[in-house]
Amino acid sequence: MPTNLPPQALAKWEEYTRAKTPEEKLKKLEEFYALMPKHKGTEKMEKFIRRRMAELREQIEKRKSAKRGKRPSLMVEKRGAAQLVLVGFTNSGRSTVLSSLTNARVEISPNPFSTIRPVEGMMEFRGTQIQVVEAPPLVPGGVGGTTGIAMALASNADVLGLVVNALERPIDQLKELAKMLRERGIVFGKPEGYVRIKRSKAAPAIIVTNKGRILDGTEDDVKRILSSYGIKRAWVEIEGRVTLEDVEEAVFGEKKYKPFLVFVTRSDLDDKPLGLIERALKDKAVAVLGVPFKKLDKDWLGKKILDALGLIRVFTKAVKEKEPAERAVILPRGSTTLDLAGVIHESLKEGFRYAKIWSKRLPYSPMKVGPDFVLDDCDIVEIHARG
Ligand SMILES: Nc1nc2c(ncn2[C@@H]2O[C@H](COP(=O)(O)OP(=O)(O)O)[C@@H](O)[C@H]2O)c(=O)[nH]1
Ligand SMILES: [Mg+2]
Repeated sequence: MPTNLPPQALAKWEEYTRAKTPEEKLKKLEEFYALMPKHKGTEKMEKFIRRRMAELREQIEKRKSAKRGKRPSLMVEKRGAAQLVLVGFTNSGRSTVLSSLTNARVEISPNPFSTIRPVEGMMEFRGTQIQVVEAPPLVPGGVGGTTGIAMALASNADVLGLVVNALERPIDQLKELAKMLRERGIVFGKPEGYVRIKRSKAAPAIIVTNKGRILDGTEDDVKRILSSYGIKRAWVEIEGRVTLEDVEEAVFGEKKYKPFLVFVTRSDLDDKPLGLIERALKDKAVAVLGVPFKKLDKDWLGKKILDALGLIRVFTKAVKEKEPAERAVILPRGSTTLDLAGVIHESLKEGFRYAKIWSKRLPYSPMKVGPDFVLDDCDIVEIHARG
């Protein structure tokens, strides 16, 4: 263990690593947590343990409510091209943002905690929709209740929308949001690197595949950290730039990186914070937006979100039709005409002969292309197939 632990605590840790059910794991972890020393040097570990305990509690809660036949009311089934979850403290203006982006009927109210259940709406833009979900409020320092629900929603989201109030130290709100999310393994922004730990009896030992760089240590340090947590057999994958802290965090579950937007509400009353936040986060956030929106260009925002997720819209056109479909097919960036054919129908893929593409990026349209042609956002595609 990286921090010197008393033998009773170490024994509990051993029991934890052997525990099978979430209930058993939680019990052992709680006992371990009670026994571990708490000081500056153990802060990180404390944080990991709390996160793991919260995850286990959530897992147990979910299983219980499933058994009772109760639909887990916390999750919102995904619809549209992507799901954007709005998180923030109470009264931050989440409902206001939701109602400006979508036509959802929402209750906007100065009463704190007016939104307990998640509320959803659809943001329409060219060819597709993005689902916008208002999470119930986060409570600073909170764990369960509405905070737990909001965290579960954030964890499942494709994109996070951080909603902060310009009148109430918005930068501190952002820092607190980042801290709370990170404790749950959710990091907003792009990762500099990845650590993946797959524990497996099939692994002969701790095998590290390093395709990146460990900034403050060596592969031996990685092995040492893992074995100090009782891990003997595992595949470890490192990509990009990582630290030993990332390795230690990965022992407690993979981190989830989410693209994010920032909504600074009450910018009509004070627009200084918006400028500050824009400058601080312009390379990290998908967008930083002042609320109320001066002029909201949903096509621009929708495209930015799709870009951040590596998604493109493709408009198909039937050979006999004059106009392409109004609804786009959503594909991962890098998809080819043949991939598109497969998404539409297996027979189109099997009988694929060629496709015609209309796009401003091409020297002329339509252009006749083969199966390996890489599509781009807003291409119009007509597929010609045999049979
Ligand atoms: N002037 C102004 N008031 C706002 C803004 N955003 C929210 N409010 C007000 O703040 C209160 C709480 O907003 P609401 O959207 O319900 O917050 P929620 O609890 O995060 O959903 C309401 O009275 C809103 O009218 C804004 O950008 N400007
Ligand atoms: Mg609300």
